[in-house]
Amino acid sequence: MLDSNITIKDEFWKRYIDLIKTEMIPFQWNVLHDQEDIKIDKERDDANIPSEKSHAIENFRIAAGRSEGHHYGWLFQDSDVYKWLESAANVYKITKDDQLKQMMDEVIELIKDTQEDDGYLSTFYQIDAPQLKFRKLFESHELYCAGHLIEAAVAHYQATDDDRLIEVVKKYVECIQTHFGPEEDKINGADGHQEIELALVKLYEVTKDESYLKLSEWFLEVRGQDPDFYRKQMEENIELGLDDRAPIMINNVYHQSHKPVTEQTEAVGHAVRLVYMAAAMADVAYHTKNEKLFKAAKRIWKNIVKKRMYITGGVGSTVHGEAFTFDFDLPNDTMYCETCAAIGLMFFAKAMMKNEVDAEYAHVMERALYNSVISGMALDGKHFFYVNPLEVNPEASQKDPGKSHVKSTRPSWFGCACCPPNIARTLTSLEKYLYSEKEDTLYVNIFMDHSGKISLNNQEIEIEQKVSFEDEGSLELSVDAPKAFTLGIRIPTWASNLSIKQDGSEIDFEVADGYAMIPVNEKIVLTLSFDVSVLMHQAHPKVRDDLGKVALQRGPFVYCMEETDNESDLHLMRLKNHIRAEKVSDSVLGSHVALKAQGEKRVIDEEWENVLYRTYKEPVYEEKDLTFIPYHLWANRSVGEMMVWVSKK
Ligand code: FUB
Ligand code: ZN
Repeated sequence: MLDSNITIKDEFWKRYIDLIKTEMIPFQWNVLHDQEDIKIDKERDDANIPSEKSHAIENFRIAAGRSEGHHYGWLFQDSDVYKWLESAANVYKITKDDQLKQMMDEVIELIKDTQEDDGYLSTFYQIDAPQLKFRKLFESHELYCAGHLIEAAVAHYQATDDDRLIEVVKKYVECIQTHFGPEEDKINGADGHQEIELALVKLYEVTKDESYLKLSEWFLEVRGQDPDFYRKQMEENIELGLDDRAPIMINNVYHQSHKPVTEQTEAVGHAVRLVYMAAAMADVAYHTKNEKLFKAAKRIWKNIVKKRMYITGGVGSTVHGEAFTFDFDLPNDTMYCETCAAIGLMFFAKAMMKNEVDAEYAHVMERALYNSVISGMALDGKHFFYVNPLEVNPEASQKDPGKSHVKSTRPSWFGCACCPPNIARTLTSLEKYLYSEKEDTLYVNIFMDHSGKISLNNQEIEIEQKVSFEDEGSLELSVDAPKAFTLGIRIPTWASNLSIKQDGSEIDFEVADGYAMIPVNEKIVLTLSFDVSVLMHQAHPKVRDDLGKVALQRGPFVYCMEETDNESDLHLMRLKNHIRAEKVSDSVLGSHVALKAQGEKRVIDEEWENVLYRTYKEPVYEEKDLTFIPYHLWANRSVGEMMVWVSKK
């Protein structure tokens, strides 16, 4: 595991990190305490979605006996608090802010008070259904929440050296170990929502207690061994009179429990569950050298990136089950592309690159981060997307129930608030995504201004990056290490004509697995220069929704057209040529590179006034200048149409 102590200095990313520090964390704190006057949106039109308030902290207070009442919200409402805590810990690591510490302490004391003597901790079951603890795993999210608690505890411990939350977690995991396992008298199944698997690996990495790694591996291996596991649990509860809810159909594909994970070949079912599971498979495989697990993870990876991923790094093609569908099914305006799923894809990529050197992992990680992940958050830090579409018509979102999940503006909060705190914890831990290692090679995966120290093979390397891809592409990399090692610098797919100078003189370099390999024996300064031109992408012809269309990319950013820059009816426009990059400073969007292009717009002539169909006539187009902005910036100015894949003349 790569240990690092890095300070992000990048202007682009600091803006996000500062927003999280100054806006998001206090805002989310108020929301979780029901102290913020906000409109809580439903993720889609569904009468069963709780949307009055968060109630997350109040659930803990009730379960701890400090207050009275019933649980409110989703079964996994506790995880909102844990993810908040994880982001707060990440920020505290940088700021050492006293007020933040007090806020964290308050939550930690509340969690400690809520934990039962045997270690159990899940407010819904403690308050309203104690008879069903660990008995309804297809939907309970008990171990999903436990996973988020573990991740929060690890982050808090790393930020403070205070092990209060780690102790809570150890006690809870002991309780889980008592109830779950291969023995006959234990529960032989896993949670319906994967998460604890990847969290246990993190707990193992900080504690070195192998039983956590084993438990994680076992949770992965038991999934799908008995595809009837969830149904049997549910039916037994009804038979025993523990649950009076009518039985429901359980879709095992949704939980990826239709077959053992080592036999799975495709990305199916609920997208967040799938990517969290696959990340854990790769993580566990790395530590245990479990080849079967790694091979299965790799099959799933290939299926995603070759056939089921959007150009923005979003995944999940349908709202039904927030799920993957089938190869090349990538509709742009009904998809799901949940922010959490793009974040999960980053986790998956990061775990894969520990096992195997291939720049594709970092290419995908970067694609998700710079596009689908940050599109999830408005530039005010207080509004969020759950679903990140590639095409929006606001009228359709309003009037077509099949598109009620595709919002045209970011709401302030959701009844199901998994995404906002997920963004917060991810963007406050970006340093973890910059590098990977293999033997004595340090791989540079993401370009971002920062400085710091990294431990590689028992030596400490001092490193600093200064990057720019606004005008010309350049990366200055200073490294200093006591012993020789190799630096592998990823060559991004969007950079061309790469040249590298060492201390001012151009050097030759070999390329392996997508990385420029540079031996380092002394303190050096490398200067990389590369072209950052506008790339015009086309999709595989089997992607029906993108046929005849192109998507623009410059640097890591995918671009989109918005109505506000281009008029309405974006579907009538088509791109011709002469695309040029232009640095823009906008009062809302800030400084960014826009793309201007020559295009044309189909003319709707008078004959169309009163007809819906007519015999074919060659369409007429008029010249139209088109403007594209980086996709993540969309929906920050006004409500309007948006489109990533544009027709091409
Ligand atoms: O079920 C917990 C979280 O809520 C999932 O990860 C998201 O997809 C949302 O359904
Ligand atoms: Zn989410």
